[in-house]
Amino acid sequence: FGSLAAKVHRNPSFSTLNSDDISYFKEILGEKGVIEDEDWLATANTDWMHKYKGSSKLLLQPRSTEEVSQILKYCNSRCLAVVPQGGNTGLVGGSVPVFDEVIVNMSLMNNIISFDKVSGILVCEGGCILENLIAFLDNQGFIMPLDLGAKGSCQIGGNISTNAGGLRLVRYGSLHGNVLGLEVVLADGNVIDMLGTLRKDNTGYDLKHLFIGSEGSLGIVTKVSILTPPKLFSVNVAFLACCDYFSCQKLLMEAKRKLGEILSAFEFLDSKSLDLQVLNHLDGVRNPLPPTMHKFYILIETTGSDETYDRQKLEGFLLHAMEAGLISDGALAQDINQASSFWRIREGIPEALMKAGAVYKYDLSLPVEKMYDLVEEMRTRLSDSANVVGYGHLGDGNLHLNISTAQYDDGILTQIEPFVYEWTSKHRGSISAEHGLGLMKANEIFYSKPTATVSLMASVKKMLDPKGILNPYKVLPHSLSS
Ligand code: FAD
Ligand code: 2HG
Ligand code: ZN
Repeated sequence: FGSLAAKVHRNPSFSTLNSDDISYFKEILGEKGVIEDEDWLATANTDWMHKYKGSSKLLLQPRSTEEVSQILKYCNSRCLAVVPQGGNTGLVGGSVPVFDEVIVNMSLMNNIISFDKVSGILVCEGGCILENLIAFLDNQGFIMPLDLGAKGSCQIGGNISTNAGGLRLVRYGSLHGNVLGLEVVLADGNVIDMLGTLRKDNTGYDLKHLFIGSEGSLGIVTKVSILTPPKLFSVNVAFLACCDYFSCQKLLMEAKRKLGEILSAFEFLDSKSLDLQVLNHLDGVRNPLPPTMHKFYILIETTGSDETYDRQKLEGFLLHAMEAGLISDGALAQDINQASSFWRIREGIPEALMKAGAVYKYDLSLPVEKMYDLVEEMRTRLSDSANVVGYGHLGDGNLHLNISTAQYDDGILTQIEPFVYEWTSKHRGSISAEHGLGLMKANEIFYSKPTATVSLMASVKKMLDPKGILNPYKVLPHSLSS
């Protein structure tokens, strides 16, 4: 698969697991928390795409911060490498071992600690599954400030460690704004309590930000404090067709201006993304619009507090967009089931791509006006050898360029890389908008970050994890990380 994985060598300074290690882990976690079962390990060694595979012989399941601390203290003293693992839905090969690293799985740390209905501040453990938090908050009349297609499996600790973006970022902003506090365990087992629940706290450096998006390379996130918005009941979803990319852009500009405070999502997909889903017969996915040749589709969601006003506002906007020729067709969901079927079209794309065979994923931040040029250039480069699809969070300037082929092929990879990274760098974009660098892009960081910045990152890593035991081979280029 990726050229990079083939180039990584096991760091010889790491120890190999022995029977004393296993006995020690059993002492602190009990028999149940120490997993050596082959099937279980096979799953935990393999990522969501079935693209990256490690060969770890041990998975540990701590139930408390204290247990995480004991595990890391011991691994650090023995120089045993560790991979923190949440829901294992990551898309850059960051959540699975590369070699024989010990997997620290966070699933049992799934308690909600407190919820303050006045401030909307939720405090919970890092292993809580996002969908469970969404359901808990729903009962309280609140929502999570982030939502993503992997919500049924991904964990809040994994979301924070990847700084996941998702489908609501355009409205509520990134986790750097919504996370108020964290508790993390460092490589040497030290517990760092930054679990504040304050909106405002300017007492020195705000160190929690170092851990948001650090992909398990600086510490394990054990507790989280997060600001959650109230649930507003007037939600409308429209699924629209545009005949060209320029109209998509104009529609975005108009939506920001005319829908203003009620706009809560602006997602786009090209017709090839939709065809792929229909062809792969994803449960319940069908195009709600008559089968005319549309090149692009946009999903707009509004969320507000006044049903009549919000509906009128959206209908007025759609009428205006239709008259201005920005949209060629569209459907406004008539009930909650139809709204979720529109969302399923957008959220189901990664799953449809998985079913279609091998997939090369690129998650790019680019100027909106340039974004789709890359998809078209890639199509020209690859001609008939691959199915190139473009979709993503247009409202955030985030393109998901996916290249689908029957199987992984080094010849195709050399057609794609480094071209895709050079193109992104030339347009001052980012080679990872929201999925992180993981193993896949650790060596490509220089396309988006200057050398001096990467050196400073390496110094921070060295200071917090001098032996480099936490998620080795990921995030930082290999020349700097071992
Ligand atoms: P994992 O995959 O287990 O781990 C991801 C990284 O975080 C790894 O480096 C791991 O070591 C580290 N990690 C996990 N837990 C911890 C912890 N407690 N402490 C320290 N480090 C930890 N991403 C987006 O940004 N936006 C999307 O819209 C989006 N949609 C997706 C849709 C699908 C269908 C899929 C499969 C993935 C999607 N993703 C998306 C990518 C992925 O789901 C997110 O990155 C998610 O946040 C990962 O959470 P996880 O618990 O599965 O973490
Ligand atoms: C999404 O927005 C996810 O659906 C996944 O970030 C994107 O699979 C991808 O490329
Ligand atoms: Zn995304």
